[in-house]
Amino acid sequence: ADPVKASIDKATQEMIARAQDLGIDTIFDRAESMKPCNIGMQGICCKNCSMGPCRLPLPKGGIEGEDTRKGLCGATPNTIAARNFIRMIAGGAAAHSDHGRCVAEVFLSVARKESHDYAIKDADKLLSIAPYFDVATTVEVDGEVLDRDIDEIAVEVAEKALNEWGKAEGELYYLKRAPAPLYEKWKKQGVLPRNIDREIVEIMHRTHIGVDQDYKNLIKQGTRAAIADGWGGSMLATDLQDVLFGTPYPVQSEANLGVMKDDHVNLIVHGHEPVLSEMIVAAAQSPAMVEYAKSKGAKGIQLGGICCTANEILQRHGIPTAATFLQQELAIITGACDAMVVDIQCIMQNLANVAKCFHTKLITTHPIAKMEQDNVMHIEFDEHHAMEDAEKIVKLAIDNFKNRGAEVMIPRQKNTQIAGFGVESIEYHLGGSFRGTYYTLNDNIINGRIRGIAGVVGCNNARTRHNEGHIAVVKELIKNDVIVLTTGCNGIACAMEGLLTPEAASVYCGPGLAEVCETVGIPPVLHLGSCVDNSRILLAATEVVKAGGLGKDISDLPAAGSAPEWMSEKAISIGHYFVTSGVYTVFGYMLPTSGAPVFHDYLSKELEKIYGGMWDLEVDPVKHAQKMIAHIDKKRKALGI
Ligand code: BF8
Repeated sequence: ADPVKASIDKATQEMIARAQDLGIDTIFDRAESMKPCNIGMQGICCKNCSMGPCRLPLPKGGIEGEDTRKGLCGATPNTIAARNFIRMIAGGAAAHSDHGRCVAEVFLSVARKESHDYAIKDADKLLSIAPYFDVATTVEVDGEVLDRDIDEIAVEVAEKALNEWGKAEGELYYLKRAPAPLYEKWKKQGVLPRNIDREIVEIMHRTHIGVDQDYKNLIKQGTRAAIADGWGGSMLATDLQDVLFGTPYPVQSEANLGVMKDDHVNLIVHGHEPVLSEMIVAAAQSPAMVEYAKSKGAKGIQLGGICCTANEILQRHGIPTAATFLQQELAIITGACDAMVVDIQCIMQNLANVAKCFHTKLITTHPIAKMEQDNVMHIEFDEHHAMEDAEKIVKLAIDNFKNRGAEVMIPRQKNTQIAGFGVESIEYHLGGSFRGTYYTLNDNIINGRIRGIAGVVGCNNARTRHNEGHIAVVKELIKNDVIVLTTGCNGIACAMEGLLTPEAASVYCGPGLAEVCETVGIPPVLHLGSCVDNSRILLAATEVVKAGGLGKDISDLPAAGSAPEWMSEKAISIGHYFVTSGVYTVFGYMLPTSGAPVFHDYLSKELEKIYGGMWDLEVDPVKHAQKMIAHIDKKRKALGI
């Protein structure tokens, strides 16, 4: 691959070239030598039974007259594309929600005092979520109202939260956190999720051969599962992580491969669940471990994060971000990565092959995510002896420092970032002392200094130039006075580009947004965390609705969503819960629906009539941002502002 064509980022370009010099192939090279299946990309390959795969490509020049394409069983392109699409939702919702379940289990074991290495760090957050689970925070004793014991509250919240995955009756507790009109829309449509697991299982059932054959009914189930992700599994993951590990507040840090250090032990944490990384951070920062590292000839221990684990430990501890999804192999190719510890999601199997060329210890930790290559170690992480496991891993990294070869090359590039935003800190910065939460934000939207709000999120994709879409979309938005909330790999890309600094306001923003950012002292792009933290965007949007003056529902807001370089199933689930929560959502690269134009139109035009939000696709990043701005303007006009 041509390094400059593969990425806009200098550090990435240097490291791709370095890999090529060393004869190591990376995802950037494989993306050139392997091309995707054109029919699969269009969403119209059905492999749900052994009579297929049935492939129904769109004829060249499109379809004239009646669309007679069908699979062996008679499945139409709409049925096939809808089945595939909601199976992606199932995959994404399962990944987020299973992560959430793991956090809920740890939380329950902490609340029951069965795990001693974790504690409840944010009791206020616990008290703030307890009422949603109908858990009382006070008791009446002899006519006097007293605070309830926090441990009792924790156990009750933990049990009820964990029950959300499999309860037999009712609906998810958090649905009522949505604006009332949105909840009513869901109710009217019959898409209120019953429990998280059930909605995912039902997708697998409905998409089995010979079950649901109506794309409208199929997508309805996709909606249920996506809502169960955004307003369920993901939101529970975020909240319970905040309770256990602390709610993020703004912190300063750095981003890009240049955060790794020549003279330090470099320990990279990669994956998604902070249950593991929180302990690694604690272990690596302990004076005993730092001393141990020094005794082995290093100046200290440099932690760095990749993917959403990076975002989790950045938000709560200011640990620098080493890399986006697409740079993970490159972190090892520096030759300075003494250990890379991974848990779940977005971990490339080729890491093991790359690690073979260096001294790097690659360590898997999760029982559901192992690798077949024999140079990979597995140290199973268990919350009951979490610190012991973490210390073992940190020690391994330190002991491996001396084994570094001569072939170290760490790119110099890194940028400063201010991250750690959330619903609470946005309220702190953009709330108003008299008229309540989020008033300053709303006021500035109404007076036009801020044109609107965008959520720009999601992955990198080796089929597009690394970070180009992310950065172009975000720059176009802030240039036009649209404030950006970011998560996931978009957050990392923006950090690497220097967009997460207050100084970016005067360089890149339109005059209105620049003025607000300079007055309040915030960056124009606010980093809200990992991909499960997209739930923070839903709740921030809900707070904006509550603060008044901008309509009654999320769909009334001058707001839009975007995932310029998406690739994972999680992105489809996120996109769909944004759309069905009322947000106009644009994806870059492609949507796996183009081979079924009727279904594709349904996702864009018909869903807007039902939920107020709709899907769209735009490959060109500037047009992509302009479409979002046009939607924002449409909403402003409807509001009369
Ligand atoms: O959950 S943005 S590449 S890291 S899937 Fe993966 Fe995509 Fe990055 Fe986090 Ni989200």
